[in-house]
Amino acid sequence: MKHSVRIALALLLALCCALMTACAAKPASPTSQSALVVGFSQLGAESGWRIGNTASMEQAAQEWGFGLMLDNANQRQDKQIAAIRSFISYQVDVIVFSPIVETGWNNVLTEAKNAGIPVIIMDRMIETDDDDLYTAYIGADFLAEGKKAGEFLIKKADAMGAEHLNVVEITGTEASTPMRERQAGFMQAIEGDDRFTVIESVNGDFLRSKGEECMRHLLETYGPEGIDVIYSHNDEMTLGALDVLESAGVKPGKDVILISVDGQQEAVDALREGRINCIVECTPDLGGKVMEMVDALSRGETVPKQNHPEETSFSEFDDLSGLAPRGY
Ligand code: GYE
Repeated sequence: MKHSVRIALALLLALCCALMTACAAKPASPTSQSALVVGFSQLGAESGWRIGNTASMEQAAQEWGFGLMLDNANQRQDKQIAAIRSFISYQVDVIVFSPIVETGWNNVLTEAKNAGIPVIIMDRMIETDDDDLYTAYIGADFLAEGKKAGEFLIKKADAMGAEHLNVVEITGTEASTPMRERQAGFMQAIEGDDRFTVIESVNGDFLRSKGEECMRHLLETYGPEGIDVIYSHNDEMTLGALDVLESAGVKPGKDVILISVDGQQEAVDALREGRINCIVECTPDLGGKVMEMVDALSRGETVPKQNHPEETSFSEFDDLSGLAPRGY
């Protein structure tokens, strides 16, 4: 497509996004005549992690001088599908999206493939039999994250000399990759260790408000004495649970063990204060790697299919004095 036509279409889409998507963050327009245009479907703004991830994408696109068409789907898969379709009709150079759930993408990704537009899946994964439907995946190894959470629990139980601990789990969005794999990895790590019983798993949808609701339900059902460990799939839900525990006179980190995932600043502060025992890191800072890949694809290079960032974990057993501000 001619650059001038492409730029005109890109600007038109940016305008449509602004008019149609009340909650969308700013739709960027291409920065120069030669700019590549990236269509990015973000799944929502449910957490500090997600907001940090959107910022990382915007900043990296700016640094690379790429136009970024950003659509925020506010937790709705149908909105993500509609955004991807609009990116196809405007013939963006590359489509990037973070799938809210794993299934239901085959049709729209076949359309992108038929249009010859490469697709980078970022953060969460999809379930498909056809790996040709996407060019590459960039995101965390969620199974490894779950295992780290379980390994911390084993270490903590050893240190306490605990005989038996009742565990409750507050899970992320049902049928999403981080939910499934953080659960599976944790279970794998503690499997066969009969010091641990997972007494209930409740769905908190990665939201702080639902983390509060889940905690209220768990306290009502088991009482503070019935719960020894809370494994929560993200910091927002953990922070919600923490408020409810403290209002009920329970001391998180002491009366009950809290294990979280993400590593956003507010949670790291709570870890330092002894109100959370362990946070498994999940980095939202994926924009740089995505844009590097966009650039490589535009030059016809082949890129690795699976790409995981390096991640660690932080716990009460670590010296956190040197930990840099998290930035999200
Ligand atoms: O852990 C959570 C967010 O998909 C890894 O989604 C991401 C998760 C992250 O809302 O905070």
